[in-house]
Amino acid sequence: MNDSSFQRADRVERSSRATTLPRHAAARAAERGEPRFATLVSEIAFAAKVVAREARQAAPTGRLGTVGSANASGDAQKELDLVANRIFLDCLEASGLVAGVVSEELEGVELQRCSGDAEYFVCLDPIDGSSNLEVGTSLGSIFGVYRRTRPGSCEGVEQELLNESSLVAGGYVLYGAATAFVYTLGEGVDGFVLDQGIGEFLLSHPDIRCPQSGGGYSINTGNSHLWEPGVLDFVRHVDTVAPDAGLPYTLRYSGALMADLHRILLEGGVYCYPADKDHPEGKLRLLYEAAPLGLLVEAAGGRASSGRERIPEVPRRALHQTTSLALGSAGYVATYERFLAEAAA
Ligand code: FDP
Repeated sequence: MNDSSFQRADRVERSSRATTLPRHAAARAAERGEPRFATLVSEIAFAAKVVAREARQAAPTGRLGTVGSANASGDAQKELDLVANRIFLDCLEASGLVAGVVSEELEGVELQRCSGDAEYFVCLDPIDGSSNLEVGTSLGSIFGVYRRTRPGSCEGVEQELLNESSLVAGGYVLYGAATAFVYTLGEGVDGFVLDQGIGEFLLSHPDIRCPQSGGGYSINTGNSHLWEPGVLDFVRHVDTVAPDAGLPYTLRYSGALMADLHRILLEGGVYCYPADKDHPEGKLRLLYEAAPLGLLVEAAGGRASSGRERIPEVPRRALHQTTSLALGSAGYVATYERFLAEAAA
């Protein structure tokens, strides 16, 4: 065998024996006693591939700008927000497993198979970081899967979702230099990268553990004059205490939560979006941003907090409810909580 045919054989073997996302999801779902979950993951992954293609084509086809409407939180909707929302809804419907969907781009719960045996609600942010759209930098998608308590009923689904359902899985897609897919079923976090040549997500980061030291911090310091008390003291502390004290040593803020959090999961650090004068309850949405990412970060050994309580303990009150948020290495998040508590004392 010459060099190039050897390399080809090696590449083929690595691809055909690789752990694909469908293979991984089937094994994980069986282990966790949620066998049908594998179908749902495969549909979400398929939606991600289509969104990745649309995001790549958005600039050349001029699909970047606002369309004149606003979502439930009052943000101006862009064409790709709506396209991505449609793609996810179609794929979730195709799974046959989803009773209803909450999306950043929809006002209420979009009912799918609520009268059948569909066992899940899915809450999603189809395009996270949409201010990056016009400049062609990183974007994300976030999803949380909640288990129903009253399958077969289309009555009172909003209350069922808010008061009764439990979050069983969370994940995200990062559309960056590569398209990455990271998910958890509550135990263990695994990351995949899309191989464009074969159109499949391949396992690249098995069993991600969020490092407990080093890394960086991500926060929009342009809002520092608006932050709730304690946050500025935390940032000064991080900026002035030597890195060998085990604190994050550098600032990285991309404008897309998924890009910042992906780095933190792999390298350590903390992402914070505190409450501020413009967002007294915080900016990030509980059901489809903070909660699923919190599940994932804690499954990777990190911590997810509002600054006062763990994210899983924040009571759910409304579909588009927001929360202040700190996510990342457990010790850094605990230090952040301490600064907020001291400021409140
Ligand atoms: P965006 O509103 O652009 O979708 O999800 C909210 C989010 O982006 C995060 O991805 C990002 O980290 C943050 O908001 C950016 O907000 P600021 O511009 O206020 O910093």
